[in-house]
Amino acid sequence: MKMRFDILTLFPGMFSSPLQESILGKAIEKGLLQIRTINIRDYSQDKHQVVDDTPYGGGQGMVMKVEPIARAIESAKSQNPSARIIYLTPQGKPLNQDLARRLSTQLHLILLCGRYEGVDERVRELFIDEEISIGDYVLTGGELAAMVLIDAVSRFIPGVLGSDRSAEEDSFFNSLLEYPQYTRPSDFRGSCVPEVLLSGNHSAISEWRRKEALRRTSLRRPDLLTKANLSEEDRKLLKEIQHGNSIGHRGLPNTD
Ligand code: 4HQ
Repeated sequence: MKMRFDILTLFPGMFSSPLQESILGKAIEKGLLQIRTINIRDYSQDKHQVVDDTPYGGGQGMVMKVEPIARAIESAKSQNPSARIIYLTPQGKPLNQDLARRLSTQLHLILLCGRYEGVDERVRELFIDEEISIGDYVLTGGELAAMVLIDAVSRFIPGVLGSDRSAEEDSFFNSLLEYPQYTRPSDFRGSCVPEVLLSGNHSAISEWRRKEALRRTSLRRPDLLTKANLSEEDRKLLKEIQHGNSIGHRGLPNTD
């Protein structure tokens, strides 16, 4: 089934190339995904198409006015009354893989991108179903956040990734970081691909990859291990890793 995103923004041009390249571009061509931008300025009834104003009570910056946003949302919603309306803001629920998967079960999402000091509080009160943050940093607007959300969500739409791949198989789905990957040449300036990967021994390769995923996760993101579903075999591998660390094998790998 086709998933649809309507993006309400003052800068529709920002969305043209990033979403039309590569995997998402193919998904749009295949009809799995529809992305439409709506320029909030088109919904200003002001003679100068004003969409922002100074904050009541004073203070720096500008606030996005409620009326143009209200009309833009009502126009998008009239085409699909069941669509959920999401506002991208650092004050929202942090986006993660579980939230992206849940959003991918919706047929129609409306994403509101704020600029300046954000939107008049009555937009939230009257129209917004959910507030989402892509991380604890401040962007110049919600547009890049909306693109990140669309990218992460679209990977869960059946057929968007190659037929032999699904987002559910990703390592992050199992709450572990990815194992190291190599391709040719087997020896680059004396730095060699681990022997086991050249062995053709598939069970040994699987065990090595699982162990390296566990090693990376325990070194870089130990917080992820607590929520991971670890088997008895995983716990055995982790013990080996911790023993290796305690006798001085390998420190923190390079951060890439
Ligand atoms: N902004 N995650 C301020 C963000 C942001 C984030 C969007 C900047 C909203 C008004 N959005 N505008 N981080 O920094 O989603």
